[in-house]
Amino acid sequence: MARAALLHLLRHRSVATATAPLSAYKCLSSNSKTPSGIRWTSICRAFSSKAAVNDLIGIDMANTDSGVAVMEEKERLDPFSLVADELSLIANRLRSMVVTEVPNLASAAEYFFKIGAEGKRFRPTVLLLMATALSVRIPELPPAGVGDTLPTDLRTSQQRIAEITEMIHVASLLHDDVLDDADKRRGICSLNAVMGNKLAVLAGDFLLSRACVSLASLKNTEVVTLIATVVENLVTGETMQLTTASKQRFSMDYYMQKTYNKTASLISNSCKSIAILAGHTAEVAMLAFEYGKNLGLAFQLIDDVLDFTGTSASLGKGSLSDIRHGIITAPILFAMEEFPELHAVVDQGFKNPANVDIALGFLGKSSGIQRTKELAMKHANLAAQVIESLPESDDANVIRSRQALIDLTQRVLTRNK
Ligand code: GRG
Repeated sequence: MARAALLHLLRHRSVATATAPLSAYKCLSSNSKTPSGIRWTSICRAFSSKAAVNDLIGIDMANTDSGVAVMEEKERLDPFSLVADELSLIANRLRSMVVTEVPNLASAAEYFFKIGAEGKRFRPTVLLLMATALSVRIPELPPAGVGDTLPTDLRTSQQRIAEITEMIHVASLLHDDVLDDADKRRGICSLNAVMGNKLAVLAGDFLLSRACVSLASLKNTEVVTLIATVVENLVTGETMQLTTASKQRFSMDYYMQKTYNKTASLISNSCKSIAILAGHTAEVAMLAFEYGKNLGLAFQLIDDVLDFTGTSASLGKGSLSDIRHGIITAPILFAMEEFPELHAVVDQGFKNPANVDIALGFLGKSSGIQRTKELAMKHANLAAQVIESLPESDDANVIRSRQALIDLTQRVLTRNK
């Protein structure tokens, strides 16, 4: 079968994904749950009136008298627009943080912070929303004393975490593109394609060093340890991916561990840092970590699906990149369970493009894509459930940010870029 036909099959086979759209929620009883397993009552409880619900999340409550509440989403709350002002503040800060007197290094370092090349800004959005979602009074804390962090200082230091996270993310993209010899990223030429591998690696190192300086300025050793661990995890994850040992390449446990290291560690440890800076208990910090971990895992699982089903235009980079590099991800791992004969093909490697087509053929016949989406949904739902376990709050901003964090767990599943 021609590759175009195979790709068409993969893209359209499981259109009815496992993802439950947020377009219409039917609350059949007060105990009914959202697709994320969250009780509607606990979302609604937080709102003082029907109007407040309508205003804040654009959901219309009806038929409550009969005990059957039909909540229709009128307009979706956009998590990104909730923090739009701070995102542009952070974008400007990032540009100023990478200024250097060496012209080549300056243009390499600012490459992905220029307007139009900034990517989805998914991580800073999550972190700013998490900062507000955790903005509750902490009973254990004594009244503020001299030298204590003021609320505005706290918000600024949480913004620093969002900047540091984005810098580390971009540094890892630069290094990743060198390792993969990628020619496109974020819809433009990759930095290695424009300036060569050496400058791309050095620019990544430079971003890491500027992130370290910013991290040190926060003067919080626990947060420094968390973020340093992220860098270790990124390098470990990337190295795990390079492995050639067949037993590990075929193991779902190994793949999930690699996925945590490569993608979920950054967002989970950064979410935890947001909680620690705010002085939260270890329990709340762990909830923030769990949200980030499960969201990150769901994000990468969908990334691995999109590598097969997305188009280069929507992804802003080449599709089928993983398999062409011999990287075995969840869709192929699931397909191998259904078609053990795929093992031999994977073992031969994908230097021969015919093997890519054979693997795509098996994948198209299998439920590999669907099962990967289901696994992503499981983690997205776990992330959403974490938000419900956070300490209660009546504050409208806190509630709105929590709802946006829940919304993001669904957007991660339905994204196409
Ligand atoms: C330099 C810290 C450092 C690490 C070196 C190369 C490497 C070790 C790690 C690679 C980590 C990596 C690139 C993981 C992939 C994570 C991922 C899904 C990236 C895409 O994220 P998006 O879609 O990108 O959020 P945008 O462009 O929107 O920001």
